[in-house]
Amino acid sequence: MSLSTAMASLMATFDRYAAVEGKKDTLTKLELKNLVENEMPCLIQKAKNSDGLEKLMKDLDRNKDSEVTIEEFLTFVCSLTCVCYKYK
Ligand SMILES: [Ca+2]
Repeated sequence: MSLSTAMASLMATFDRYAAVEGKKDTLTKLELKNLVENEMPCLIQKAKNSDGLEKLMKDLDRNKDSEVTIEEFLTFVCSLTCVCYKYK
Protein backbone atom coordinates (compact mmCIF):
# COMPACT_ATOMS: atom_id res chain seq x y z
CA MET A 1 0.00 0.00 0.00
CA SER A 2 1.39 3.41 -0.93
CA LEU A 3 1.54 6.18 1.64
CA SER A 4 -1.02 8.21 -0.32
CA THR A 5 -3.41 5.23 -0.18
CA ALA A 6 -2.89 5.13 3.58
CA MET A 7 -3.65 8.87 3.79
CA ALA A 8 -6.81 8.47 1.70
CA SER A 9 -7.83 5.61 3.95
CA LEU A 10 -7.34 7.77 7.08
CA MET A 11 -9.54 10.51 5.61
CA ALA A 12 -12.23 8.11 4.35
CA THR A 13 -12.35 6.26 7.68
CA PHE A 14 -12.70 9.50 9.64
CA ASP A 15 -15.49 10.72 7.30
CA ARG A 16 -17.38 7.42 7.42
CA TYR A 17 -17.58 7.44 11.24
CA ALA A 18 -17.96 11.21 11.64
CA ALA A 19 -21.08 11.23 9.42
CA VAL A 20 -23.09 8.93 11.73
CA GLU A 21 -24.42 11.53 14.21
CA GLY A 22 -24.14 15.22 15.02
CA LYS A 23 -21.69 17.22 12.95
CA LYS A 24 -20.49 15.45 9.80
CA ASP A 25 -16.87 16.55 10.20
CA THR A 26 -16.22 15.68 13.86
CA LEU A 27 -16.38 12.53 15.98
CA THR A 28 -18.65 12.35 19.02
CA LYS A 29 -17.72 9.98 21.82
CA LEU A 30 -19.92 7.23 20.31
CA GLU A 31 -18.43 7.70 16.86
CA LEU A 32 -14.91 7.59 18.31
CA LYS A 33 -15.79 4.43 20.25
CA ASN A 34 -17.11 2.71 17.11
CA LEU A 35 -14.07 3.77 15.09
CA VAL A 36 -11.59 2.53 17.69
CA GLU A 37 -13.48 -0.76 18.22
CA ASN A 38 -13.86 -1.54 14.51
CA GLU A 39 -10.71 -0.07 13.00
CA MET A 40 -8.14 -0.34 15.81
CA PRO A 41 -8.87 -3.67 17.50
CA CYS A 42 -5.52 -3.45 19.31
CA LEU A 43 -7.05 -0.63 21.41
CA ILE A 44 -10.30 -2.47 22.04
CA GLN A 45 -9.58 -3.05 25.74
CA LYS A 46 -9.18 0.66 26.23
CA ALA A 47 -12.39 1.49 24.37
CA LYS A 48 -14.43 -1.17 26.14
CA ASN A 49 -13.53 0.24 29.50
CA SER A 50 -15.68 3.38 29.62
CA ASP A 51 -13.17 5.19 31.87
CA GLY A 52 -10.58 4.45 29.19
CA LEU A 53 -12.81 5.93 26.52
CA GLU A 54 -13.50 9.03 28.64
CA LYS A 55 -9.77 9.49 29.08
CA LEU A 56 -9.04 8.93 25.40
CA MET A 57 -11.75 11.43 24.42
CA LYS A 58 -10.40 13.97 26.93
CA ASP A 59 -6.85 13.48 25.63
CA LEU A 60 -7.90 13.86 21.99
CA ASP A 61 -10.35 16.71 22.45
CA ARG A 62 -7.75 19.43 22.80
CA ASN A 63 -10.18 22.33 22.44
CA LYS A 64 -12.69 20.74 24.87
CA ASP A 65 -15.80 20.92 22.69
CA SER A 66 -16.70 17.21 23.19
CA GLU A 67 -16.02 16.54 19.52
CA VAL A 68 -12.88 15.15 17.90
CA THR A 69 -11.82 17.03 14.75
CA ILE A 70 -9.77 15.64 11.87
CA GLU A 71 -6.73 17.48 13.29
CA GLU A 72 -7.21 15.93 16.74
CA PHE A 73 -7.83 12.51 15.20
CA LEU A 74 -4.73 12.62 12.99
CA THR A 75 -2.57 13.81 15.90
CA PHE A 76 -3.80 10.73 17.78
CA VAL A 77 -3.06 8.35 14.87
CA CYS A 78 0.43 9.86 14.41
CA SER A 79 1.27 9.58 18.12
CA LEU A 80 0.05 6.00 18.13
CA THR A 81 2.14 5.25 15.04
CA CYS A 82 5.23 6.65 16.83
CA VAL A 83 4.58 4.36 19.81
CA CYS A 84 4.09 1.34 17.52
CA TYR A 85 7.28 2.19 15.64
CA LYS A 86 9.32 2.30 18.84
CA TYR A 87 8.03 -1.10 19.92
CA LYS A 88 8.02 -2.85 16.52
CA1 LIG B 1 -20.21 13.42 13.88
